[in-house]
Amino acid sequence: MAVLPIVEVPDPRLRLISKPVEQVTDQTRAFVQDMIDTMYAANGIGLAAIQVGVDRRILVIDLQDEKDEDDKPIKAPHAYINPEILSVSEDLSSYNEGCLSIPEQYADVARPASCRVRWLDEHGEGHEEELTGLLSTCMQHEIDHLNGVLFIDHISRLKRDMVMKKLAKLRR
Ligand code: GNR
Ligand code: NI
Repeated sequence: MAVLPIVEVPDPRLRLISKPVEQVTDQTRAFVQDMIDTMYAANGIGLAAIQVGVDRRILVIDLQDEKDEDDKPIKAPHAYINPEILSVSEDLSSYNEGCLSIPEQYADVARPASCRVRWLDEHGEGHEEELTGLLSTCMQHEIDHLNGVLFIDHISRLKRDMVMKKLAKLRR
């Protein structure tokens, strides 16, 4: 169990283009487990490697939308290595997004409602799936991180300035 520190704006590492994973190894799997531990500790539903300072194309996602009898979320973490968006829907969907690298700030972001994604899992096996709903939104948010893009890049300058001002105030 290793909870890693999360990189926050305006750290320039968040603007890097992450590099593909060449081979999925035991080291990759150990790092994926640390990312999952970090995501849960921060109460996030997703995490990109660069958010813990590693510029590799690795994401973890657990929407935690399934609950047991006692209403406790059932953990179902998924790792996505070298994910690629193959196509997106024309119809958009808006979601009030947050980001662990922009703590406690939220804004509505419109993105393609569904997307077709290809990736490798933690065993190096290939997958391809059409994603919808929050998983589609979260996947696009995470793949943005791999390309140095943040959710505030998708909103108006006025709203972005408001978010950054509120964040500065929160940190004072
Ligand atoms: O925890 C998170 N919640 C979230 C909500 C709406 C859209 C995207 C996300 S991802 C975010 C965690 C994070 O910063 N991942 O990069
Ligand atoms: Ni994020």
